[in-house]
Amino acid sequence: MVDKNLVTSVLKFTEAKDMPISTLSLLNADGEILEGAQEPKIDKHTALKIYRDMNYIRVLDERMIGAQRQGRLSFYVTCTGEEASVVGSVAAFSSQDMVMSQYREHAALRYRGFTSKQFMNQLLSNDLDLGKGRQMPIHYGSRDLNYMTISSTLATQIPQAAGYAYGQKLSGNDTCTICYFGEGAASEGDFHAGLNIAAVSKCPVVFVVRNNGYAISTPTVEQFVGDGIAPRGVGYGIPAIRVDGNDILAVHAASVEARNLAIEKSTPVIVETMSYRLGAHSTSDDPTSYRTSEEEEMWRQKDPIERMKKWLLGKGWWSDQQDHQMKDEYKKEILGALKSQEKRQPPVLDHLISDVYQIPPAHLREQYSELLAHIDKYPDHYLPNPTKGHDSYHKPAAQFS
Ligand SMILES: Cc1ncc(C[n+]2csc(CCOP(=O)(O)OP(=O)(O)O)c2C)c(N)n1
Ligand SMILES: [Mg+2]
Repeated sequence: MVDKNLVTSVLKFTEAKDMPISTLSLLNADGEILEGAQEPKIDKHTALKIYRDMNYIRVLDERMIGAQRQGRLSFYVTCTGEEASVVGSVAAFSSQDMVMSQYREHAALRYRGFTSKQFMNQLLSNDLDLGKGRQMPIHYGSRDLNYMTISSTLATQIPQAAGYAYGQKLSGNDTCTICYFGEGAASEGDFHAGLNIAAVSKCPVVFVVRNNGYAISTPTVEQFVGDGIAPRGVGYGIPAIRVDGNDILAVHAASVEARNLAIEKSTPVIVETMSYRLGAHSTSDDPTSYRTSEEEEMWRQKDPIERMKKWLLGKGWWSDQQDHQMKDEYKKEILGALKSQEKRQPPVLDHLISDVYQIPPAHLREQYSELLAHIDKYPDHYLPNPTKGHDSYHKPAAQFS
């Protein structure tokens, strides 16, 4: 709201440096609470679950990059380096709150209970994929876990999250939405439209902006001149906080307060997590062409998982032996799931055009017929159903024919 009484006779432009935003930081690199800081309240059970899920995702990412290199997956995106930004934030929310994510936040889905087999079903587009094989790998979604299906068109989830949160407010059931995106997505028009409508309509939505230094190959210095993303929230009248995204305690404490604010004051909130995308943008990217190994190494030293481990060891809540055992278990579980789920069949072909309309319209049926003709022409390129023969695999369901 503009304060019309704030009048001055001094002609002076306001600059970003006049309104600095500080970064909340609680843990030092050795996993100790910073001098003068207070350790936030977090129970042992939650802390260990957060730590385990951060590790699970690190192992999953390493194994899936390997699987993609072996030609077993077509595409993959990692969360490496940003695990604390994602797990630390989602852990502050209720399982009834909706998660709307970009594509690098599968750690939040794991925190909600997604299993190794479910990850594989989606990545491999098999018959058990909840998305019925219609999306590229990593476009997860789960109705049961309140995780909205991902759309890789940047920033579309931002106005959608505002709308979803508005519905939650109307329902009066004290739930909210957590909406993730990268600093690059904040250059989209949808970011501005979404934030403003959320502010004006007082929607209980927490926007978690992962500021990880890059939008593919474009560093933040070439993306914007302003002081990151948090001040943009303030510009829209939204309370904003910036945190060290590699500091699990800072991310979690800020997210707990952000959720309280969102629900109690019915307001959007912004949490900007400062971190670094340690891996490539995706398996289609090669970061050595646009950044130095020294820069990567500098951030590797700030690994959020290592920092949390040191804190847990210091509290006596964890041991090195448990750490080794956990990593081995995750490796076995993930590779086992990959092996078993890649043996499954692809989804039934006519799922491509079912579900959206009760009766698929003419243009979809026409495209479907063209697809069948194409498969008939090149049968060697398509998997037959081993139990029923090639013909049965792509046969259209009766209602479409
Ligand atoms: C509307 C739109 N424009 C461009 C792209 C291509 N694209 C995919 S990811 C990406 C970079 C996004 O960067 P950021 O939001 O910072 O997320 P990060 O990958 O760093 O996690 C771009 C430009 C897209 N998916 N959608
Ligand atoms: Mg980014």
